[in-house]
Amino acid sequence: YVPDTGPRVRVNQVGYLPAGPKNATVVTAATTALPWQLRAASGTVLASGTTTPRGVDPASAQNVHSVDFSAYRTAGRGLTLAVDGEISHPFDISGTLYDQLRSDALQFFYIQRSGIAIDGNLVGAEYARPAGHLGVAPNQGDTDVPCQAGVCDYRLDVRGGWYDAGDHGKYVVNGGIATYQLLSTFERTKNAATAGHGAALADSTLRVPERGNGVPDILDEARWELEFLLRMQVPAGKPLAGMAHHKIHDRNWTGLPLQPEDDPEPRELHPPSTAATLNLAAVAAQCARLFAPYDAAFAQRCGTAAKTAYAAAKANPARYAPSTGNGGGAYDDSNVTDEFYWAAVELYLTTGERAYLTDLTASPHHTGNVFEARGFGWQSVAALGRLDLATVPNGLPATELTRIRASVTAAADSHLAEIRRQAYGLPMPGDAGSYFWGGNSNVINNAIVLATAFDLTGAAKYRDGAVQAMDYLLGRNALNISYVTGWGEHAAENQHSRIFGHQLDPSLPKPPAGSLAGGPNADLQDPFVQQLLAGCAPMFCFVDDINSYSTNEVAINWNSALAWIASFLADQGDA
Ligand code: 9MR
Repeated sequence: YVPDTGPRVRVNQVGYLPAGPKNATVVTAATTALPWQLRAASGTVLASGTTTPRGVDPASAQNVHSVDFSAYRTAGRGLTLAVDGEISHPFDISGTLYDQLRSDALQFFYIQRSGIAIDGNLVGAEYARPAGHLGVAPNQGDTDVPCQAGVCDYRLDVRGGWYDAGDHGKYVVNGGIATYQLLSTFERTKNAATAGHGAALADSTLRVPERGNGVPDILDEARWELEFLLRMQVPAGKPLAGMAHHKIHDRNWTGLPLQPEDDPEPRELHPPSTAATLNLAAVAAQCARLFAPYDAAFAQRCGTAAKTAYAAAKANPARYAPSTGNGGGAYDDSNVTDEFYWAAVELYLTTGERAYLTDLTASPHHTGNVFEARGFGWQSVAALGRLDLATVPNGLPATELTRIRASVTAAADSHLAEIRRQAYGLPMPGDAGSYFWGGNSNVINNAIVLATAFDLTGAAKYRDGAVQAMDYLLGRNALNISYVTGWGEHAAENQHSRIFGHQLDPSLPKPPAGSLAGGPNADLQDPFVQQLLAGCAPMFCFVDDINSYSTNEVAINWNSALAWIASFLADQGDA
């Protein structure tokens, strides 16, 4: 199978910020420098120079050159880069490039909502659908869900929340990091100099039913999931009270496409887990501090849930979800030291209480390296705590804060070093180990570390690193593809989803603009790519086909990363 990868000149197909870095990659047999031309839509040559030969890129197995046209800083539309007889996809140079991506990436969450009808007047008629999983036949409903056999003797109303991904499952662990990233996108506007006091994330900035209620829409969206997460907590008086059930999903896997309201499978609660409980504790603590100005009662409810969850996790520190099962993902994790650290940090930031400070200080993650070369994710969350300690005002001694902030800039420096090594400019090591399930979100999470270093220091090199990570995701890659639906000349649009089943049934919609695909996965973990892509070079281990859930799914924790970085970049504008 040889994919059509279009012109051999690879650019960010969306474009470049006027004052930002402007890099491209050329696939060529040439081993010596080649001339390049930046051209206006009319064909006029705007700038020119020569390429830098980079040799064979290990992740793509291609001989490549890089082009740096950062010196050109004038806004324009429909520009192209011409090298070696090839002309790139067109792109813009604009300070408003990422404004719409911020809202598109956030808008994804409303369309993923469970337990509410999706209003076509808000998001387009093709995305309108009845409420899913409210107990209306054929749904068995999330309003009165029993446990799996032998797990508990009660039923819970766990309606609401977001569908995790292309499936109809709802998982507290992954809901945790996704909610954290939305809340963090908002919280950044309180603390970062370039964030403009959050005007772009204020009320009535998204197309959600709650717009106009006086609360920033991004908080309304996060609350839809927070309310679900709170419902997953084991009620007082029951065994393991205060813990959170790990997940709720169908008893058996369903096929594609399948609209939520048509899902006939029994829904089941899975046992409480320590990881889920600590995810609940962490984001409920964030909720308590961020909702306080808008809804004191809700903030208090979150605060209480955070504390009871944290205490329950300490009393049950090693209840691990199994790695096997049917009907849904596992989200298993048998090392929860990082979840303990993250939850203690969030509770400390919210309450200032000494007990949480004692716990976070005693954690090995407080002094250890929490920033891995290949990024953080749902299973490794210590970085979430560290980033918040570095940015959210708190009472740590100045020397401690200095050390913590230095750990963020040190991690950002190592990501910058990696970007320089990579001919495609991504902030990940160049071997196959960087190409795994959902790896595009890890690329962004490294960009978030870079962006946070910029927020802390104002040093442009960190902002520029975050931009380069987006260049990779928006087209500067071996497949010449943008991994974000609707963004770029040639973008993924057939992501694995039961809802967005257009590829299988043309009467169904494609994923909405702003949906991030999981990305190349050298482990080839679904039958479709096992048959199609055997032997692929790592950066080629992706196919834009709905059948490939291990390379091309959508997921809330991937889009939450996209929303964070898009919001950051939109704030940079002409800077
Ligand atoms: O994103 C998850 C990835 O890190 C795991 O390797 C993979 C296999 O366990 O599962 C991914 O999460 C999926 C979840 O299990 C079920 N819903 C869809 C998620 C995205 O593919």
